[in-house]
Amino acid sequence: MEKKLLITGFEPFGGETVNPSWEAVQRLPDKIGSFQLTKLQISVEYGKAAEIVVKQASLCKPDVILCVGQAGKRSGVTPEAVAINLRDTASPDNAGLLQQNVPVIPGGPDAYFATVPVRDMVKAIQAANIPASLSLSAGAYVCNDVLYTLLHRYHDSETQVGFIHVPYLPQQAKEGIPSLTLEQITDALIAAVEALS
Ligand code: PCA
Repeated sequence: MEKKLLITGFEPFGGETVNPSWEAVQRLPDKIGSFQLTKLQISVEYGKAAEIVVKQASLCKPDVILCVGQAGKRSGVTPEAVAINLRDTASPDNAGLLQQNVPVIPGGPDAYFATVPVRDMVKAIQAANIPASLSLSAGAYVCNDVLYTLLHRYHDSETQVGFIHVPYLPQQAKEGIPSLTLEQITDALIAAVEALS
């Protein structure tokens, strides 16, 4: 049976001119395993990023929503296990909003676990010979904001929600900072999606 996947990548942020998440997502085939893909670029803005995803999801009614973001300085591809109800970073978002010690959703639960099979995704990426590990923190910036908001929105529905952080591309990584090629990141996402089928 054919299923629908809504997969997102972010616009650049933090002075970068590319974001490997969107570079890879836009290169994915339109079909992976049993999934038909809808690809969407989202802004690095608290609240708004998740809103864009929810709006698109209400149109395409996906079985799974998988968001992808950049985690510079990580050396492997990291499916996220959990999202927390916290916005707390030293840098403002792309709209200039600085958030410190603020909940994503006032009164919401402290945390939600991702509802995609994160451990299977890690194994599938590793089996494709790409470094991967399970992450237990998506941070407290816009990526966590999106994951938390979507898990809150869809927690009692059939829609599964997940998030994958990916490292810098080689052109972004300063000396001594790890990176993966665009091909490796794209292949890792394909392997992760195959693990959802
Ligand atoms: N990474 C940031 C936000 C956008 C992105 O690609 C994060 O990890 O929160």
